[in-house]
Amino acid sequence: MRAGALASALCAAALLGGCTTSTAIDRGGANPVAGWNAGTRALAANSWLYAQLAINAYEDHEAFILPGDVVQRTPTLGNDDIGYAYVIFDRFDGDELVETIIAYRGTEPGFDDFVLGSVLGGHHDRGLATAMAVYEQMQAPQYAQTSLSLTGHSLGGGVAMEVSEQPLGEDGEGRARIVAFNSAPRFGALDSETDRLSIVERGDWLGFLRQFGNRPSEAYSLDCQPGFSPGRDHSMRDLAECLTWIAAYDDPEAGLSLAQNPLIGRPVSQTSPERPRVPAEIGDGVPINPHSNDEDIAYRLRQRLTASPVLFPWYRSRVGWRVHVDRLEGDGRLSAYWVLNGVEQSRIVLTCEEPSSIESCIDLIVSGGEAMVVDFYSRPER
Ligand SMILES: [Ca+2]
Repeated sequence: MRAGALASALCAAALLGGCTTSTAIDRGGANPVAGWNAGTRALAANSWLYAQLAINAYEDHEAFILPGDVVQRTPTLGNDDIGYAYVIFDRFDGDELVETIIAYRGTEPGFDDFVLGSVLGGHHDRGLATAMAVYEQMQAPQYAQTSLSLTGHSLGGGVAMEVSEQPLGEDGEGRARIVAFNSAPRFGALDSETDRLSIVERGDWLGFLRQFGNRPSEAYSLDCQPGFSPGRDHSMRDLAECLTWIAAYDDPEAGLSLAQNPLIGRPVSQTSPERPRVPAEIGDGVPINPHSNDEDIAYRLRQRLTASPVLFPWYRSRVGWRVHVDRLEGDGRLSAYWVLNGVEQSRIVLTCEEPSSIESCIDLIVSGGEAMVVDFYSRPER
């Protein structure tokens, strides 16, 4: 008996209301490229980045190198007494913060994690508190155009789903977009207004439990790994690689991610040898994002940042610092400000008319940044 048929039969036997299955999106369909139909490619384009963030929330050897416009707010995640952990990412479009994403970390299957974290709702309550705090922060006018999304794998995906059962604001407003992967089942009421996307690998062992939960508005299954292998099919890394690969047939950003992550391989279930297009040149991720309206200044700034023994480690580790250095029109002055996680930390205006004095102005700006970063990471309350 096939896995789906077995689960459906058990579901029917359990005589529970709300039994749910995921739509098998990779079967049949139109306009195939390398065997993946248009619907599957669209699904991958909408989810590959969240899949990478869900795996990066584990902070282990499976982490992806993220696109340079996605910045992790803090260098490490917390891990509290019941194993609750999350990471906040900010996605920029140029200078604009367009999206904040909370990635709830899943846990390995085990009695404590499920009982304390999931069944007794410990992770749910803390996940909701995190999302409400971020939502509250985002009510400031500068975040008017910023959207909030929640993602996660396994228990982390279940937490994201459960958090979405209620509004995040005290006024009853506030909904986040949810993208969950191989998620733990949820039993609460899921309203129809919230955008919830659930993606699962067919064969994932949690699929059996999900049969008894409530179905999100969009639930799809893929068979990136052929056949049924409950442990293997639960892997987030495999699913994230598969979605990134499929997305890259249409989405240049996903193609860039393939180039930045050379370990991403062709999904085992893809029989076609056709590869997505990968750009020849890739940029570094820039966790300390330098911005300037002047190419020469941008070049010197980047040189100075990468030469800084204080800032260079952060330059590579995707924390949320940005520095803007702009030439003001006409009078040779430079305006410079440092931003942490979208919040301005300091601002100065310097007069730098001679080419030789630009170098010393940039030195001053970066030295100021070094002092600020050292101070920030030595604060006991952080
Ligand atoms: Ca499978």
